[in-house]
Parts: sequence; C-alpha cells; structure tokens
Amino acid sequence: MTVEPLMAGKKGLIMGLANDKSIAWGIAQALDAQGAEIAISYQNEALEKRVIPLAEKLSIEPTLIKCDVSDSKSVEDCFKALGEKWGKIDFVVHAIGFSDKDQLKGRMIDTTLDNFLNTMHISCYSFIEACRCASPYMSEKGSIVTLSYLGSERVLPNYNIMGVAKAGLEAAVRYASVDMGRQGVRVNAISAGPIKTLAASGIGDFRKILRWNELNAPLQANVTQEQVGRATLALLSPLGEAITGEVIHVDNGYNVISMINLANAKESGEVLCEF
Ligand code: NAD
Ligand code: 0WE
Repeated sequence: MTVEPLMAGKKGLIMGLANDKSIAWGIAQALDAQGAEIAISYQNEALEKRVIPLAEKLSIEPTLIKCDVSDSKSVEDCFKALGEKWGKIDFVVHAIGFSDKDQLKGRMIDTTLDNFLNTMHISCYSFIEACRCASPYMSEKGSIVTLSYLGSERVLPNYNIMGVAKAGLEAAVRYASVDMGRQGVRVNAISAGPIKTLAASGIGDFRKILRWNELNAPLQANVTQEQVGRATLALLSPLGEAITGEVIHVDNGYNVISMINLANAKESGEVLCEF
C-alpha cells in the first residue's frame, strides 16, 4: 500500500533559519520528508550564505527570501511575493526571537524601555504581523505555528524579558486563532525544551540548563530539532485538524515537574546543586 505524503502539494514559509542547528532546519527537514514545497526567509546577507547550502539539501528546491522582521515593509513584501508566486499559502512557521544579550542576565526589572520594545517587536509583534500579512493568501485549512518556551509560564533565571515576550506570543496565538479561525486557518505554538542553537549560544550556563532538563524531564532526555520538526509537521498537516489556539509542550514532559529528582541528580555525579 502506498500512502500519500502528509504534505503533498502543500506550500508554505519557514521564517527563522540561521544554520543547521536552527529549530527551523529541523522543521524544514520534517516537512520536506513529507513532500512540502518550502520557502525559507532569512534575516540578512550574512545568513544567506549559510542558508543556500542547506536549501540545496531539500528534495524540492526552496524559494529563498530575505526578510528582516524589524522592517514591516520587508514582512509585507515577503508574503506578497509568495502570494503572487503560489496563489495560496498552506502553512507558515515563525521561529524568530531576539533580545539584547546583556539583558538575558541579572534582573528582569532592569530591562530598558528600548530593549523591552525591541524584544517585543522581534519576538512577539513579528508573529502578529506575519499572521496579518499571510491572512489574504492563506488557504482554507491552512495552519500557522510559532515557537515558544516555558519561560513564558514560569520563571527561569536570566530568561527575563524574553519570558515576558513569549507570554505575549502565546496570548497572541489564542487571539489569532479566533481571527483566523473565521477563514479556517489554525494557529498554534510549540513550547520546545532547551536546544543548543545559535540563539542559545553564549547564554551562560546553557550546558547546565540542558543537563537539568535531561535529569528531571519524565523522559530523561533533551529534545532535538528533529523532534520539534515532527511535532510541527503534525500541527501543520491534516493530523492537527481540530487543534487551534493551543500551546503544545514538546519538552519530554519537563513542564509537569515540580520537584527535582534527587536520586537522578546524585547518580549523575555532577554537582548541579547540593542539599
Ligand atoms: P536560531 O538562532 O537558529 O533562530 C533564531 C532566528 O531568529 C534566527 O534565524 C535569526 O536570524 C532570527 N531573527 C532574529 N532577529 C530577526 C529579525 N530582525 N528578522 C528576521 N529574523 C530574525 O535559534 P532557535 O533556537 O532555532 O530559535 C527559533 C525559535 O525557537 C525562537 O523563537 C526561540 O525563542 C524558540 N525556542 C528556542 C529554544 C531553544 O532552546 N533553542 C527553545 C524553545 C523555543
Ligand atoms: O528563546 C530562546 C532564545 C532567546 C534569545 C537568545 C539570545 C542569545 C543571543 C534571544 N535573544 C538572544 N540574543 C542574543 O544576542 N531560548 C528558549 C533559548 C534560551 O535562551 C535563554 C535560555 C534558554 C533556554 C536565555 C537565558 C536562560 C535560558
């Protein structure tokens, strides 16, 4: 029996590809494996050099578009170009976040207005704007997914204003699900566990964050780009049919845990904390 690929004939945009470690790359590969035709947007020329060789690895040649979400015209032009090229867009993936590195430490309350506005702009408003610009072109039964993190719901050291932006992002998912539900389009977020990507590099103690999650998640492991890719595929495909306005944790269950597992911590022999 031959089964039709889940994304056969479907076309859509992935925003936020920086390199082969990006969550966006895990998503691109999962969609490609199921027959999707993909457009990839990248932030600037420096990243274009990294994106081109990745694009060559996909089975259907992707469309590459420069799109800097700090510039509204750039976002508008991106969707217009795709709408004109394809007629209809079946899916959009938003995998973009940014805050000034200096403010991903210390106290959240010390954030500057300038950094607050920029973090909100790039990490939250850009999703809203992408939904609005995509809206005229989305096919009925289209699907949109953005990426969030547990720091939106609970406090982790140093995530700070990004947590506030992700809380806004998750609320935006709920409101957009109503706005776009009228045209049959579903809107969801995936709240991924920590993954070593460019956006995680240079974060002090990221190794410890990874180890902490691995020791304490119900499935005793960290998540991979590929796993987030396949969960995103499910939400973008007909498998996700009745799911909208939702934030789905793809974190090996870490978010349900309250107290750490002392036995696992001891067994690891690492000094993550001492009682
Ligand atoms: P990444 O660095 O590979 O991707 C972040 C992307 O944001 C980059 O491609 C970058 O170019 C893009 N970006 C930043 N500013 C932009 C701008 N002005 N215009 C256009 N693009 C811009 O890192 P990632 O971890 O794959 O991040 C993707 C998403 O996943 C982010 O929303 C992040 O918050 C979220 N996330 C990451 C983790 C993790 O641990 N890595 C966990 C949960 C959620
Ligand atoms: O959302 C993210 C990444 C957020 C991020 C990271 C950077 C680093 C480089 C946003 N902006 C920047 N700006 C830079 O200049 N994650 C979920 C990964 C992440 O980031 C953290 C984490 C985790 C997990 C920051 C502090 C604490 C935990």
